[in-house]
Parts: sequence; structure tokens; C-alpha cells
Amino acid sequence: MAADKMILRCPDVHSLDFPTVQAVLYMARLVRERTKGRIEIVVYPNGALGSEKSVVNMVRVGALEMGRVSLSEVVNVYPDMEVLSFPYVFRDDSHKWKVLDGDFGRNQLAGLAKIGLIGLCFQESGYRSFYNTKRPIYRPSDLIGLKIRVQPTKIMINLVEVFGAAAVPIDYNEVFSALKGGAVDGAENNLPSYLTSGHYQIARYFSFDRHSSIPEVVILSAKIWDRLSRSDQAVIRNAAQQSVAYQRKLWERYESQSFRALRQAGCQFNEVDLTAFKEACLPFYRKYYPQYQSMVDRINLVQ
Ligand code: GTR
Repeated sequence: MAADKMILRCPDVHSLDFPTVQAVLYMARLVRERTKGRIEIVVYPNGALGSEKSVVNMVRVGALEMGRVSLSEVVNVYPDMEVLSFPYVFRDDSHKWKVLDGDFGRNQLAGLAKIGLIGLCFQESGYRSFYNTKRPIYRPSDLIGLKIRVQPTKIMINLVEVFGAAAVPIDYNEVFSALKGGAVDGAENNLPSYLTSGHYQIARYFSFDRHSSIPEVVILSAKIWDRLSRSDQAVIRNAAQQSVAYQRKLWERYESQSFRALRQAGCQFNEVDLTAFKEACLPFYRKYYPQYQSMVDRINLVQ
């Protein structure tokens, strides 16, 4: 038994109670049961195994078996997926999940094989909005002069610059001290991350512009995958698939609990002029259209 036991380590930058982590734990339970303990997925929360960038690289070369990362980190090595991180690319949640669960999303995950990754599933990550230490943001021009931390990707840098702020790419685990020390004035993320990272303690203004909804991705090393039997591969795929609905439900609850906690903590929330934000994205789309127009059209066609 011990001889063919396999441990699949799966790091996550979030804490144990976060929906991304809980969903992988759920998946781990299913895999353990269905392989009678032969395959064990072990979760490493709180960024214990390094930045998302290094996780993606390690999983690609097989130095690490799995990872739960933001799609933003994957597009750094697989730009084909960039379109899913475009601003306002989804009409609403239902459109987003039709795209991700449908042919489009399935093909995107399958494409990851080209870079040595098995894309197991997407996860919900809500909407990213701006928060900062200085003032409420109502329209993009309110961002002018602010230094905003972004995920280290071309897309996020371009987007924040199009809105008029200065983009400062840094790894997630360094943002708290960058905010505290004043190296950045703000950042952008979903409500649960704003809460659990502690950023809300320093950046008190959260403005709901909901510019992007960048899915999370669960990846597994193709090098490890090739060593698994077909039936073990099927067990893992099915468990990942089953964890998706579970994670989405957890997300919904966790997001509203986070909102309540943040309001109680005295953070200031405001809605924005959405039309102004969407209009400000036109130069962004003009820049990326030559490469991505057909993909954007395919996403728009999903009903
Ligand atoms: C969160 C995401 C993390 C990380 C973080 C970031 O929403 O869940 O995986 O990518 O954003 O901004 O770096």
C-alpha cells in the first residue's frame, strides 16, 4: 500500500477557511475516498510554498504536483487565456459560468497542456474593485495620481494605466507592507481577499467598479499526470469537477459574510459611475482587439 501512495501538494496564498482552499480540501476528500487513501491531496495554505508565480513554474516542471492560483498568474506563461481577465468581459455571473463551464472554458483549460499543465477546473473569484488609503473612487479620473498595486501581469498593468493610475506590480504576500509603508496607495481585489489579507485595515475606501472577474484555476503538473493510471486521472478530474459547484456556493456565503465584517470594521463603500469605467476601457480593447477580437466575439455570443 505505502509503495504506491502518492502525495499531491497543493499550495494556495489564502488562509485555510477561504473558499478556494476549502474546495480543494473537498476535492481531496473525494479523491482519498475513491482511491482508498492511495492518492492524497495535501493543501498548503497561506502562501507557504511561495508566490503564485513560482508555484506555476514549479508545477510546470514537476517540482510541485498541484496549485490553486489566479488565472492572472497562468496567463504570464500562457497568454491565450488573457481574454478571460479582460475588464467587463462577462455580462454577469450567469454569463461568466456559461463561458467557463462551456466549450470555451473547457478548451482554455485543455490548452494548458501546451505548457505542461493540466487545468483541472476554474473557481469563482467574484469581482475585483479598487480600494485605497486616500479617497472614494467614483470615476476613473479619481484614480489619477494614485499608485495601485496590481497582480504582476501585462493585462493588469495596462488596465490600471488606462484608468489613469500608476500600476505597481507586486506579489500578493507583499501588498500589506507596501500599503502600510506607503509604497502603494491602494490595490484592487474581491471583498474576501480585501478582508483576509488585512488590507482593509489600511486602505479604508472600497469602490465597487467591479472591473474584472478573473477566475481561479486549479492546476496539476502534466509530468505527474502522465504517471497516473487512466482511472486515477478520471477520479481526480471528477472530484475537481464536483468541487466547482461546492466552491461557488461557499463563495457566495463567504463574500456576503466578508462584506458584513468589513462594514462592521468601518470601511467606506461606494458605487461608481460604471459607464465612465466601461468607456475608459475602450483604449484597452483597441490595443488587444487585433489579437483577441474573435475570442471576445465568441464570449459575447454565449447566451
Ligand atoms: C486573489 C486571488 C489570489 C491572488 C490575489 C492577488 O483574488 O485569489 O490567488 O492572485 O488575488 O491579487 O494577487
